[in-house]
Amino acid sequence: AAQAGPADSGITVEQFKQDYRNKVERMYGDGLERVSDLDKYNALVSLVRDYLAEPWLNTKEKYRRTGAKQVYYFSIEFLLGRLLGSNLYNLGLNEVCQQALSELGLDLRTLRQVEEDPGLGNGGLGRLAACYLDSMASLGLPGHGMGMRYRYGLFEQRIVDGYQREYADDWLMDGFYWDVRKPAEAVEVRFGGNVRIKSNGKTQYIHEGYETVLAVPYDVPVVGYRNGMVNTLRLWSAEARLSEVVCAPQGGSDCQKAVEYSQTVEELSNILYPDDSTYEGKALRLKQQYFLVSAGLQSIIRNYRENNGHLREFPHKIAIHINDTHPVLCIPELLRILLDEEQLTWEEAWNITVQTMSYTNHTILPEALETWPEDLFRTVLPRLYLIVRDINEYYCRSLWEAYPGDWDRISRMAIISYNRIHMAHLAIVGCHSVNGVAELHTDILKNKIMKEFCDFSPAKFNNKTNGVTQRRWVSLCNPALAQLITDTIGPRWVEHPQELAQLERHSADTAFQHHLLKVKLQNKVALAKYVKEKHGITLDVNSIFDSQVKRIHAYKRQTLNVLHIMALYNRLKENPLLDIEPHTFIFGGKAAVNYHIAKNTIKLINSLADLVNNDKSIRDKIKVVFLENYNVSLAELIIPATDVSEQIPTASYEASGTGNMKFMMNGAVTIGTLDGANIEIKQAVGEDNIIVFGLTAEEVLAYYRGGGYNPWEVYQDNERLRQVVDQLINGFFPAAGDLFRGHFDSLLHQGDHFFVLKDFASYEAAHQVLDERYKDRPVWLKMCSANIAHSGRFSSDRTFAEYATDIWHIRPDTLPFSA
Ligand code: 26Q
Repeated sequence: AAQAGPADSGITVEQFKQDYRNKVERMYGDGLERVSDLDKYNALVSLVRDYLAEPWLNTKEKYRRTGAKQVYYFSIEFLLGRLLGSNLYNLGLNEVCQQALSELGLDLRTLRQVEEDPGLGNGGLGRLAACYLDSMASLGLPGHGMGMRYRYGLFEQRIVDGYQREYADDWLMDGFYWDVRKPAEAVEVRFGGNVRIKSNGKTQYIHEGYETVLAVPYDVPVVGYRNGMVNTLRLWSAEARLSEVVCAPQGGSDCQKAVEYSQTVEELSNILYPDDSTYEGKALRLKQQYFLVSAGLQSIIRNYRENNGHLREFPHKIAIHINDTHPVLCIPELLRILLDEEQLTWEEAWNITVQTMSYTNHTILPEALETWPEDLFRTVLPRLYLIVRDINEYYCRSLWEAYPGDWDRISRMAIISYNRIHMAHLAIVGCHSVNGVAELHTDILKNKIMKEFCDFSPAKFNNKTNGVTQRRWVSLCNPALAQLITDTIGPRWVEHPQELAQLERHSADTAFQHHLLKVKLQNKVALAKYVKEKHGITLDVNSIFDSQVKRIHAYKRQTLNVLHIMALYNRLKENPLLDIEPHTFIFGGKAAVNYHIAKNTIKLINSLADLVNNDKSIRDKIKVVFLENYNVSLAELIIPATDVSEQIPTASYEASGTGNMKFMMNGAVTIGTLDGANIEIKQAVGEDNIIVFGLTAEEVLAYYRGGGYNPWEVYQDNERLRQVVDQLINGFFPAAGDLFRGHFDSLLHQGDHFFVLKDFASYEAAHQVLDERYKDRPVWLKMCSANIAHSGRFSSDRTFAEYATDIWHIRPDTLPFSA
């Protein structure tokens, strides 16, 4: 049963109504009937914040009292999604609020939609961080987030004439009422200048001539599920204190200059991943990373000192986790503090640092492995540069001891080589734990990408298969399914998702299947309504909803999906009486601003949609829609309405995937390659309940070793494939001209690096199996149920319990999954 918490502290509907009315009146000096929806929403947030103030305070107090070890999850991205629904739900106030509002003539759903979706992340990595926050608080673990409060989140995508257009995501325009600004806890972060070495017995490093930026924290409460716990996500914002700037050398006494200066300072936390194709862009990104790290560590240490003794005990009280290499400067920064400010010896400081830090790798894509030019690094962070050099020297010495004379190996493994600083190497060396995010991905790290590091320190390497929070990704986004599950097996699954396995017993049950079908239909109707309103396209809710929603990337192979739809369309054109299940193919996703091929893929999908949706002769047997501006809120609408989940990357490229897990939990059937977590999904549901196709990672890697494969052979041998590939450039898309020549060339003339043609036949066959299964509705519904029933393993509660026990060594009173 739920523990005592605010949920059970007796807020009645009557009380809520009264509190809410009062809140509106106090905030706006006007009556509920006279204020706008935005005002109503803001008042509701403010009220919820009042309700969570006490548990927040109590949680902090409890941590201070017990001296429990605290985990800080550093991430340059947190893709939170809207918070009103999840906070009400976790506080146990959802029903009360809904009822109270309805009695006041208001609709909670409408007010929830007023909230801007805080998009402070790109995709998987940022959303994972947000799921982990929910799990940490819900498991009652003392774990907090450290991130950036970007003034503008990931761009807003609009589709104009089939093309992606990027608009600023002005998410703070109407205010963000969830966070609390803490100016008294601001810290200073230093950039540039130079380091003077002073030697009087002991060497001292004096950093001079630097520029100071003020880092101001904003704390966002992270509410645990009905357990009275509220952790903290601390987001940092860069500010200039103008009053000081005017007297500072940079500003002179010129007011204009001071304003300009404040703008350059504030640029630091302006946008997520500014364009880094220029030197200035790169420098800014490095500065952002240091800004987060330095501010975060200073505040952790300040807090540590208030409650603890000597920093020698630090690793017993604090664990710092770095989400990919972006916050890896935590390592040299903690060393700097321990050496320069605490006067510890190198050995002491190094041991404390390694014991404190742990690192997750999220990708093996070479272009995503960060390296910095040495001179850029030295200019922006002169003191840290010297420290990184010392780490490199210390480490290379130990390599020399293990591999005397093996210069080649040492230069491959060095942190600094050929005038670049390798951030992943720094992370591996400076952390006691390095993990991948799915079994296959960890295997590839251990045996390929990081093999030499793993040989040198095998004990560091481990796997933590990703997970997602079932509270947002089932309870909140699919309340009808949540209700059906609870009616069938009781409510415990929300906290113990492995109990979903009990559904297996009901999966062939006619009444259960009937309900499941009804729930899916209802969700499809809701999505169809949105698509109609937003895009003017009518969807057939009795068709198969087949979705591929994720960032647009060559390795994710949206193109494979497109070619298959083209082939299906061709077949229908040849034979209008062809008996196929009606399909709705749904796409969504953003392409990086400078990623031209990916942007063209969006145009390709939209061109196909125009063609197919307007062709009367195929009698609506297929529809294609590209949903604009895919984000967390849109995912919450698409995923519950989906029948078929497209997870089709080139094997070995998708480290894990997490969308695959969300679809599974909502009863969609996966069509996928044996990559990332798909492999573990297959193990969990059994091979009858997933449709697998394509090359395995082994096969893909073997082809690469042999210099690739010959796409021409595949093209020549498969007529249907040849037809669709040709259609990319032969006028099939009437207005396209040479627009898709790049796609054509990459498939045929540039070796088809991602094996699109190679996997085509097998993908088409897999789709046919899928359609067969769908025709037999009881068989299909049994598959859907099996997917829900076996999704418990992919809860971030399970993942997080594993991190807590294996990596951070924190032992909460109760961990699920008997860790
Ligand atoms: C690196 C250097 C320079 C500029 C940008 C970057 C950069 C930015 C974002 C590198 C990586 C990312 C994001 C990676 C990411 O989202 N990876 C995904 O992480 C998910 C959570 O573990 C996995 O499920 C996905 O498989 C993985 O692609």
